[in-house]
Amino acid sequence: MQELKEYPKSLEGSKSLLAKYLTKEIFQELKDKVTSNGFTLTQAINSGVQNPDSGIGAYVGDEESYEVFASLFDPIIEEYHGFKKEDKHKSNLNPDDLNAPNPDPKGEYILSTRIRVGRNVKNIPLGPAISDEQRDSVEKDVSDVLSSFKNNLGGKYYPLNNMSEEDSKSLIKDHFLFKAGDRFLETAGLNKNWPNSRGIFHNNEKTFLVWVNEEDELRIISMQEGGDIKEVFTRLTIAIDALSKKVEFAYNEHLGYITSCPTNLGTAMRASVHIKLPNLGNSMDEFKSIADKYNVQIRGIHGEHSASEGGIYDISNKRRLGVSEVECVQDMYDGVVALIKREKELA
Ligand code: ADP
Ligand code: DAR
Repeated sequence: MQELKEYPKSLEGSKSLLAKYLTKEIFQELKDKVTSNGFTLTQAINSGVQNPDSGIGAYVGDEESYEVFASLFDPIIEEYHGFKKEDKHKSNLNPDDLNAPNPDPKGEYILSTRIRVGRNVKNIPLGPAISDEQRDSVEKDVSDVLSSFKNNLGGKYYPLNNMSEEDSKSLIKDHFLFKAGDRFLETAGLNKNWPNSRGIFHNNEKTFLVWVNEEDELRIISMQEGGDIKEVFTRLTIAIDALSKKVEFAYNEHLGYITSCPTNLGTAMRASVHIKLPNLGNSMDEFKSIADKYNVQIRGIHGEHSASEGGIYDISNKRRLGVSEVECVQDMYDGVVALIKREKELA
């Protein structure tokens, strides 16, 4: 990638946080800085430079990037997460602290629940800066650990490389198969050498998955049909604990778990339900005001940047950094309870 010498013109029309906080002065301050893994400002901002419609527009290649390019990432993190340089992250993965009886015991609204965290291996560069060899060793180490799991976590690892037609069809049917990242991730350097060293693990019950070397080196996922949010969270905490005993993750007391996109820092957790809210879908202003009040995000049902279908929405926590994992799930839960209450009234 050609190193930028001049301030990128494409940012002048952009509304991304990158455009907002990469002033010409900060560009001059950072443009020649390089991390010990050789990661540069040009690489960190390429996604937002190539995609002026980005919301954020910047990714890191290693934990060090958050320090080396702090003049840019600190204000982005402060605005997105409401989290200052001197703030400390906190973690709480104890399901006993979650107050979440099933909000939809009759299954009238919630189709499925999914809670995921991102993780990256300590002292290894992140996706935008990892070498092919390093990515390969992450896949080997992580898939070996996963393949050693027994009982409720026991299952099989499916490399994307040379995946059989049968496995591919089955994983797509279950919405488990991830594809090469979108244009934002592509220009962040996250699709390099695709599909080598990428894969999916899932347990025999198909309720515990790990995506290997997608946007982060691990996406640890617990999911099932229905609205038993506490059961999904409990399984996730057991899986995280089992993995943490074998793999050391990049973490610091300020930013929590380190992720390639600053939006995922801290808990790196997105707790979501796919939920039928057709009446609220017909009054989006009210839908959005309830979502804002409860710090939840409204997405479509086929992943980020997708649309809702048939009055079904993906509702998830918005806060990830400066709040604990229990608080992330509680945010989503409290928002879902409020949305179901209003949906019933509108019906
Ligand atoms: P994330 O960053 O959480 O992985 P995405 O929005 O890209 O976010 O979702 C990844 C995949 O997981 C998509 O295929 C999406 O349809 C699926 N997904 C997300 N939430 C749920 C849910 N509650 N139930 C079923 N599938 C889900
Ligand atoms: N479209 C990018 C992604 C931001 C958050 N989503 C992630 N990391 N998958 C943007 O900068 O808007």
